[in-house]
Amino acid sequence: MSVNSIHEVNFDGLVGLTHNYSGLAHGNVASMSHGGLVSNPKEGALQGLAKMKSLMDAGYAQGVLPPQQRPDLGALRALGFSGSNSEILAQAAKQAPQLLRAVCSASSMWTANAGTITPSVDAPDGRVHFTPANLQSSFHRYLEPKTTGRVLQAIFRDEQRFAHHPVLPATPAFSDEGAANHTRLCGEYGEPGVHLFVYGRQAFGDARSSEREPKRYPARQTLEASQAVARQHGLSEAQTVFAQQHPEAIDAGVFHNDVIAVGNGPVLLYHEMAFLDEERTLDELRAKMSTPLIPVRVPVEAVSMEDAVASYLFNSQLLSNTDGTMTLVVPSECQEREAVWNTIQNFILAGNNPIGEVIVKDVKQSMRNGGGPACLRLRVVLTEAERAALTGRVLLNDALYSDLTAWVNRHYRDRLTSEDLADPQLATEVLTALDELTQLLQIGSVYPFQLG
Ligand code: SUG
Repeated sequence: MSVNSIHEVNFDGLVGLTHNYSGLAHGNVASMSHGGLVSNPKEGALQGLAKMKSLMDAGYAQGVLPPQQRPDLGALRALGFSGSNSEILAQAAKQAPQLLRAVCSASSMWTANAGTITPSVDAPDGRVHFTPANLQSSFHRYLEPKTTGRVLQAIFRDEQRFAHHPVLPATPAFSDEGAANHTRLCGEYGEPGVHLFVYGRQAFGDARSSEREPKRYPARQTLEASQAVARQHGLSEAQTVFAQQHPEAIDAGVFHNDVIAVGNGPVLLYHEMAFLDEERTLDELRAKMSTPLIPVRVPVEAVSMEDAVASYLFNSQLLSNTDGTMTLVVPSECQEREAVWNTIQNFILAGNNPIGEVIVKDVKQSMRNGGGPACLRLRVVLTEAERAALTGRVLLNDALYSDLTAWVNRHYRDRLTSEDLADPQLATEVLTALDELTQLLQIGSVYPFQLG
């Protein structure tokens, strides 16, 4: 197999029909500050599709993952609400509005948190490995992994090529947020990679480790979770680097590593506050990688933590081009902050590194909940044979793009407030739309309402 026939496919999550602003994510500054705003799910879904389409048009392989069934009435039933769907919604709205908001979150759009993936070239058994993230640190996201697992198994169904692991125990010691805290660094995609796992805290560590934890906001990923995923995937010590995220970055609103760093091939673009021990992290990467690491370090004098968090500069996608250059896909918020835009133009693009182009994308509906271009996509490195073995119609082409756009226009609302979440009609609209979507994507039954 030629290393050049191995590519990265970005699977973007479709923004769901209940996309709303409920301020559910503690430590995520955008989510906390936009709670209560009126959302526009239709615009959100179309913004996501427009990003996918423009990257597809530019020649990048683009996949799509479906949203989840929300409101999650099963979760409300499990919490003691009973009666018809309308009765449950009405009771929850009255007695526990916070729970209703949580079971309506469209957070599965951020597929960087769907799971962690190891490409076949790095795995001892030559298969692509998947572990859905348990997302146990918030209730609204804890609801995702079951359906995520079913969706991944439906699409990556061929057992000869794809291996699916159980979700880690959903308990604080194994708190796992998936690929948002995992970066694979390599030469060409088909060459062996080194896996950088970034964690925020150590669950079973010594007493001193608590001094190194954030004070204000929670650390969502544990070292123990990252180690368990690496173990499941068969990654050896020589293939892995575990680095602690800087606790001050978490306290400034960096709830995932992909809000402060992005890697691709041999390039690691990061803010100087990304890692607690920057030098050790880089040294270990250099020692383990079979190709020279190309660090692109952005100092705090160039981009303050506040600018980094508000602009989501580091939540960009870094994509490889056939001529060896790379393209940085940034959210439009980067243009609104002068220091950030100057850094992109005069430091990143002008620097001695492969990043030669910037593409600006408007994903504002998602950004207001703290999800930039990189949150919206799950990276899966696939050989041509693995790509051909996918089940369903999930790789974007013009026909699928136009079908999905028409589907959004047919089913989505353009205005959603927290009062609307109790509307039984919304729940019915979702089921009709999702049933149609699974047929359109040809992935079979993946939702609780389809499984009975
Ligand atoms: O987990 N926001 C998500 C954003 C996830 C971004 N993903 C990455 N960085 N990879 C979160 O904090 C807010 C939902 C709400 O408030 O309704 C939310 O869950």
